[in-house]
Amino acid sequence: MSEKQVLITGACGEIGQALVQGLAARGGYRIVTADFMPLPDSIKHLSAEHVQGDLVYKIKTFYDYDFDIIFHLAASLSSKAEVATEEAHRINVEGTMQLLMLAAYRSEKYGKAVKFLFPSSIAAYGMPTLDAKKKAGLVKEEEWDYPHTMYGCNKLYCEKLGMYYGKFYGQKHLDEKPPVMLDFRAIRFPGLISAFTLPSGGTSDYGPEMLHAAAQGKPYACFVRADTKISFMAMPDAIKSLLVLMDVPREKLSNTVYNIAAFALTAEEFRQRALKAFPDAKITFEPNPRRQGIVDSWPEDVDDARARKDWNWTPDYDVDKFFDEYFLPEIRKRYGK
Ligand code: AKB
Repeated sequence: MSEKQVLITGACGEIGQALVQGLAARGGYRIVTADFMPLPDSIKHLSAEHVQGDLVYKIKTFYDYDFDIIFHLAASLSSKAEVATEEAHRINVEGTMQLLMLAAYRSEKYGKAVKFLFPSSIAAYGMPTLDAKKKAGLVKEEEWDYPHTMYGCNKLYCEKLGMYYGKFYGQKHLDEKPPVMLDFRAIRFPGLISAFTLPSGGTSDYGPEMLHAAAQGKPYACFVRADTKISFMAMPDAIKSLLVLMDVPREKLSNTVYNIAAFALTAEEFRQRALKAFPDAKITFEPNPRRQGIVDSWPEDVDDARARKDWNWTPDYDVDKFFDEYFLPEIRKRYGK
């Protein structure tokens, strides 16, 4: 069987690097990568071709390719987007729109639905108060969709754009058989933690930053309060979710947007876990009001029943397995502690 043609934008980011490795390990894909940056040496050999530069200006290049699947990961994350809002909108919305138009055009012209996998985020939610956040419990996809950040607004809007290009673009009569349209699928990710890479520009970054600092014996001042709680997930589960959702037959999907969850922890619980593994760790709390506000607006945890039902989603790592079987063994190897 011939290889499937895959485009991964934002390939140098945390999800990007892990996804390139995950797809390459499966085999059967010709992976084209795109990013503002050159590819790191660790994944260079896995990419058939790397397109370096600003996606918004590079989009024309991609009209010559015959992609079966697009993973559009390139984004300006929540903290960074809040200090450069116009630029974030350009990257997050304009970049996505251009790529969706390309996928929609190719799907219709060649009668073959291009799969478009989009990482959305818990930032699409906006809890109005801490009290509401506490009382809300597990939040469903259609609840509390009032993001407080530019990044969250961008993600929510791009979910809608994906739905538009996948279902309604061209505005045929409602009873008319629609043409072949792009196959848009989005996952709302919680904070992700990798043992191999560090995030930058996000606001859930305090989790991975604290753990990596503790493992290296570096002091860490956490930028949110000790009682701050949101959901997190091991990077291998994030990659698993993208690959499983990619494979699910379209008719099994009742929706285009899916929450996924693994474990929810407070920053103090992270600290306790870090101290248990690295008793000399020096972790203090120095909340930054802007970043605190962002995380306070995200739900404590999300309801992933829809993903469990439609595509049998289940994470491999709960909190204990995350620390004992993934993060700590890998991080000890990495930093030699
Ligand atoms: C961020 O903090 O901006 C991201 C996210 C939760 O989408 N990690």
